[in-house]
Amino acid sequence: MSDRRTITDQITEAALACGFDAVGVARAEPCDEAWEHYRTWIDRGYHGALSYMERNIDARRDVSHLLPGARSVIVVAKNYYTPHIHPDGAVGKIARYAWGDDYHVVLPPMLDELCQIVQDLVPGSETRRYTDTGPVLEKEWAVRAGVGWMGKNGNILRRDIGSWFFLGVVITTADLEPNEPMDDYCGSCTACLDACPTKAIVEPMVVDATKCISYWTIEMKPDVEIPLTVASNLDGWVFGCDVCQDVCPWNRFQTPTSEERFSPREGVTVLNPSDLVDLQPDVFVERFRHSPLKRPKLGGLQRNARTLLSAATVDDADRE
Ligand code: B12
Ligand code: SF4
Ligand code: SF4
Repeated sequence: MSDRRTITDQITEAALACGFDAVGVARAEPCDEAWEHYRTWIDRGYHGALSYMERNIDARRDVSHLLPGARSVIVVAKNYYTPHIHPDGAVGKIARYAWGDDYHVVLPPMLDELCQIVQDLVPGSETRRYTDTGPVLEKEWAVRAGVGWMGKNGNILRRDIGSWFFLGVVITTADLEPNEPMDDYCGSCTACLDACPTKAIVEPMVVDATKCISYWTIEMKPDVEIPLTVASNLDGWVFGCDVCQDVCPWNRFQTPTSEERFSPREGVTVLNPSDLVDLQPDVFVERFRHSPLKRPKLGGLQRNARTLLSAATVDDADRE
């Protein structure tokens, strides 16, 4: 067995021992085709107000802009599935990924540990790690590294744990043995495209963020109102949206995460919109410390809650 194979196997085992659920390696070659898709996505304005997506375009094409001399990209998946569900017809639903601690808090120390392992096994090598923290096409790298396939819903999927996982990426100058990409198992299924409440999946694998509930309820500044086309189809979501993953047949193969911090805080998967509207800033800070729900700030969450409440009022008026 070659040294490169042996070291790659050692890194893979070490990544699993760090707590990751899947690991793969890709060669750090430019992402020309994916980058063309990315440019088209930006040119069509599908990123909306996410202006950071327009920056560092070259780095998204070629990771050697982020780490000169990059030779390999290690991609890891961290399962966040916990065996809880939203009650039927609930209003004020939180997306599954946000029930516990923020992955931006949980994953970086795990990735740092992995970086250290790579540097120890390959003396003189350099590493850079990302998890939604830089201009890296993480899903494209996951596909290349054989960590999963790109589902028509725009998420990376695996047959063993579905799509309930976060991605992390370590770019390194170490020369590692790459994996083969995984086959695509979406087949003729269109469940996610059919179920999306706002028709945000405009074609297989292409999500128009400006139509996506997740974009409006997580990313949009508090002073921006949610447009009626989305507001009237929120389907009870107050933060994020899981519809296109909930309906995916591969998500029947979920397995619970080993990470206790992803469990719902106090068992809560739904927030009462009326309570949110009255929530005081000091309580918000205390309750949502290290939670993804901090991202839209209290003002953003309250905007989402008010939108849900006014949609309910319209529904009631319709019934009268
Ligand atoms: C911007 C962003 C969003 C935006 C846009 C969503 C999107 N699908 O791109 C919004 C705010 C809507 C969003 C929502 C969500 N997000 Co998000 N998001 C990102 C982020 C920061 C960048 C993704 C990106 O570059 N999008 C731009 C598009 C162009 O890129 P793309 O989908 O990779 O496009 C590729 C394909 O579409 C393909 N393609 C395009 N056209 C065509 C045509 C053909 C013919 C072919 C073959 C291919 C092809 O090529 C493109 C380039 O690679 C990543 C982190 C990262 N840095 O990668 C997290 C990330 C994708 N998000 C994540 C999560 C968890 C979510 C949510 C599930 C959260 C929630 N529950 O509310 C939702 C899911 C919504 C959905 N259906 O995708 C995870 C996904 C994990 C996984 N298992 O896949 C990521 C990877 C973060 C992480 N580190 O874990 N997100
Ligand atoms: S997250 Fe919700 S709104 Fe966004 S694409 Fe999926 S189903 Fe549609
Ligand atoms: S719902 Fe069907 S088409 Fe959509 S990602 Fe899952 S398997 Fe693929």
